[in-house]
Amino acid sequence: MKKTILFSAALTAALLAASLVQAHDDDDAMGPGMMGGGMMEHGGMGGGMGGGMMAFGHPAAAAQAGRSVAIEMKDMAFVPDSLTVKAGETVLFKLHNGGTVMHEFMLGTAAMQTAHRRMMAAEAEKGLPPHHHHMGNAVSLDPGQSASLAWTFTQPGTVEYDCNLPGHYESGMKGAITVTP
Ligand SMILES: [Cu+2]
Repeated sequence: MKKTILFSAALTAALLAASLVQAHDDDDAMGPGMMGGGMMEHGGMGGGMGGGMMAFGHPAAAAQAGRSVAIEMKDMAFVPDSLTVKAGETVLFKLHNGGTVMHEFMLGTAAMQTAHRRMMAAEAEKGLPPHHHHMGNAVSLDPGQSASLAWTFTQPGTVEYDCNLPGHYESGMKGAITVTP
């Protein structure tokens, strides 16, 4: 059992690395040099426990949040679609899906978003329903649902919040968080 988990973690890391190499043509939406390489080093952390530690931050308890930010999900946009936080700050995101279809709110670097988007598109092509591999950095909400997610931002740079359901990001369902030092 443990071997299987380790093997699949290694495989996932390899697939992500492959997607990252291909992802470069999509990187123009990102500021120069913000979060380039090194994102996937969390592969060695948490031992498959879904600890959610990532180079740009980690999940937190809602009580640790110094402020909350309401984000409305629409067909196909986030309102607001940009935000500035300070490195070290913990933010409680209060999410509501006011649209008519399922939406996702995923925090991640541009490279992580691209990799996740490719995976979801591949699943959709196989006729699989959207399913979720979230590590505390994302939630999916049906129409009318609400949820909250607390996150500590640890690194200056740019973090995106995107909906990676097929076609949604491409239709404009994306947001950008500037993390200042
Ligand atoms: Cu969406």
